Amino acid sequence: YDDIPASFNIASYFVDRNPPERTALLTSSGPVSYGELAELVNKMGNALLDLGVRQGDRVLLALSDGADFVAAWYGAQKIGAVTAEVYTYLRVKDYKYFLDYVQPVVVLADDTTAEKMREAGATNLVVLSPEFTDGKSSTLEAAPTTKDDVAIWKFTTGSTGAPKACVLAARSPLLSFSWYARGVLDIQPSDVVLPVPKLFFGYARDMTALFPFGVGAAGIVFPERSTVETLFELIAAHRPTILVNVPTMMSAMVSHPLASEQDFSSVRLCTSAGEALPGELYRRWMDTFGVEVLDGIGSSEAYHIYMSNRPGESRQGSLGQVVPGYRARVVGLDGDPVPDGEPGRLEITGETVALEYWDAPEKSAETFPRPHTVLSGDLVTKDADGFFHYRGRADDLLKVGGVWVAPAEIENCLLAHDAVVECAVVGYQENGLTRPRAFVVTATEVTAGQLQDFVRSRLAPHKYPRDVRFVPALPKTASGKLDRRALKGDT
Ligand code: 3SK
Repeated sequence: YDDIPASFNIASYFVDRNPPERTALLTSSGPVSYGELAELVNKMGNALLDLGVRQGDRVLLALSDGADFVAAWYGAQKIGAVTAEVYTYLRVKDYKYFLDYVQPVVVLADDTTAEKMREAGATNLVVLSPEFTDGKSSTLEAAPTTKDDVAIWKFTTGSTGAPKACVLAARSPLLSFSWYARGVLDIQPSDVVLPVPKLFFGYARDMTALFPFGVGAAGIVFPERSTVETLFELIAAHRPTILVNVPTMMSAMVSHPLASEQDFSSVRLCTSAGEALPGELYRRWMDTFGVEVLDGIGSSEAYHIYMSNRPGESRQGSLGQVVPGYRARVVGLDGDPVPDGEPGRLEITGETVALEYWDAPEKSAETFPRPHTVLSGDLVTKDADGFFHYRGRADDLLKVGGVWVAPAEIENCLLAHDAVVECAVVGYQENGLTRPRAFVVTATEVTAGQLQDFVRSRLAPHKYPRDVRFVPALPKTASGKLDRRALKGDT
């Protein structure tokens, strides 16, 4: 951390240092070199300056994935603005919320979002088109930013309430690149990264258009929503080496009828984050594609992934070990560490951690109890080898018959049944008592009773789901995480 020079600009570091002839992005309209990207970044930065955006001002991006998204983000960074991104498929009322909360000096939209942004009342709206940068200079001096200046807002996923912005300093992406992308992934100039989630989700943005840029590697960007078919096509066309995945898509990929015909030989690693990867799904993935999965856990609060398996040492059903650079403690209700093997909340310390949640002092004090430390809502256990295991969200635990039950344990058990493709367990009330209810997506016919017997035969008797509901799909948030709130509301 002390090695980062005090004066530091994210765009200068991640874009401008690369050889201009190398490929930075693979897009639907062809490759974009670092030289071309650097020019576009400068034009975007100059266009923003002409609109009156100044160092420290907030710019809200509501853009589809593509070279323009990446160039606009770095253009804003280069002039020292603070960037925040939102998903492109939200409703007008969501955009209203973000506009009100972020108070951006400029909103950058495109054809997919402009109309809804206008309806939401965005006054300072720019619809990106070639005219925005026409005639702008392709040279630009970086703003005199420092490693400790606020540079990035990353939104929480909002699974426990309205999204909040994690306010992050410019050092966070650089340290995360060094600790995780280099230290764990060993990212190389020859890497080509394909993301499953879209770039508004920090996990995907950094994996595709930040970490690769730190070593002159390339990212694949495409505007469509990710489907199994699109991903199979992109893998065949671009031969990526790293696949940035989430468990929901991994489950859909392994269940696809054409899965066994795919050539994944270019892919050296598949990362899994965003939510817990059930051990059973890990096994199915390995059996189907044979590509090593690095399961890990990260958050917007910590900036990115802080715990992960290592290449060649992946353990099924484990989150891996702490990424070097971070310290982790598993703490009980009193905030003191619990012994190995006992569940507790995960507390992470590292210099990438957010400074605060914007405009939420109480929630900030609770979540960031000390500088550079975040107390997550995730329950984990640590084993004697220093490997961590996910035990669910503290908020999701169910007290059944007076005993705490982790939905993740029942879900993993159900996934071991051949008929089950995906499932989620939440609590419901019956005569004033909490009971586990399973929502299940199946591939072949099975009865509720058979699934209940299956769980009873493997777990403690009080853990079997008293109610089983068969559904065609599970509800998901924009970042591909299970939307448990939607299931809890389903009585
Ligand atoms: O899982 C998340 O929420 C996350 C957020 C930011 C960066 C990385 C990850 C995995």
